[in-house]
Amino acid sequence: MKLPIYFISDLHLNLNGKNYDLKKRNSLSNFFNHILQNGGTLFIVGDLFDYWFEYKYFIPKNYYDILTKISQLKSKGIEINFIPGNHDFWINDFAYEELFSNIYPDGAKIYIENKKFLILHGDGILKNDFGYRILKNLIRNKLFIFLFKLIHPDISYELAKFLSQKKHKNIKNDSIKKLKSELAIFAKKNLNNNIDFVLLGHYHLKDEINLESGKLILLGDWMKWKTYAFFDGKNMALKEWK
Ligand SMILES: [Mn+2]
Repeated sequence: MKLPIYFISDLHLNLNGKNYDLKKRNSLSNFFNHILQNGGTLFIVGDLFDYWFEYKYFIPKNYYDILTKISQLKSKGIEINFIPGNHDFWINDFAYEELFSNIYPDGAKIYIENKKFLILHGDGILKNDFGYRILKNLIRNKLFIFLFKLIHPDISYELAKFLSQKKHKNIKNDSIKKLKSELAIFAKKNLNNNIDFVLLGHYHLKDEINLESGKLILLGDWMKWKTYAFFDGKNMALKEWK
């Protein structure tokens, strides 16, 4: 795997098209250009899109600019790894063939330069996520996906837009602390199993937490922070894209 490695998550590209998040898409384009010029490997750790559901013959047109950018990177030899999030799990052959080099539907547990990484989008790992885990299994179920595909795309995307808009709420400082400590406990469990770095998206929190046997990176997002994790082969750091 070519160094350095870049990790980003939670871009939530707007389903209405580029005019709704032009600034974000411009920064992302610049970020992609930087990787293109300097080389390396990219991990997109989920929720690249606010919603992605791939039909047999159709893909959503409002991501056209970023889709072409991604395929440009890929065709120039940049390895792009994708870990689907809860907003863009429903990928199919277009994503596998045209966009990404590797897709890890359930997260990646891999070695890079003798370091062991656990890279997860991060949804469904909290204790209270019990109900969500049932929902997650249901909506990832083959029968559910088959039935959902019967809905006309214009209608299903309208529905998804409505559902995904309701989710982005700000959380209070108290709950941020609690959330971080629960994520740290989750990371510790894994770090004790020979893992060096745990990377999580989904929570839109940015932090580097040093734990006894490794490091937990909360990847932040590109709605507020424009953060990315950077691994040069030895060290890992969370940075802000300017
Ligand atoms: Mn998410």
